[in-house]
Amino acid sequence: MRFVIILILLFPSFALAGPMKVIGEKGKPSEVTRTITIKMHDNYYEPAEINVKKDETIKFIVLNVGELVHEFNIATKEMHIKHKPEMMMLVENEILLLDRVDKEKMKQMAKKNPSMGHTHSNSVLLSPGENGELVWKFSNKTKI
Ligand SMILES: [Cu+2]
Repeated sequence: MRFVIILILLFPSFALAGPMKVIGEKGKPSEVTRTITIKMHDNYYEPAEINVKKDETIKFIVLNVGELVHEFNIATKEMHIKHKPEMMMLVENEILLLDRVDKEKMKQMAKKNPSMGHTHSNSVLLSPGENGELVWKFSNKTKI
């Protein structure tokens, strides 16, 4: 079974799509059994592949080492499709710029429209040089 870890950016996006609907849930830091560092470059990420065990809780330390804004996302293809309009909305409102995220503006907009805050437990949106963390409990054995 495969599902997706997507690096979404403004233009390129990589998706290893799969039929999985349920991919897991936000994990508890106390249950982390493995830590994986992900380096996001502008057109690829390292490691390229990760094998996940059933019920494994992984802490991802995500580094944006590229020159552009990148988002690390654990999602099914369906979730990815649903998420696209939210990303577009950020672009349209000039919050999501090619090389940075205007966090101040994002906060302001989120007061009016919470979905603009872009706080999802399954994703980390990073400006170049920024780091983030995400703890995820996978419900199935998979390769991402
Ligand atoms: Cu996003």
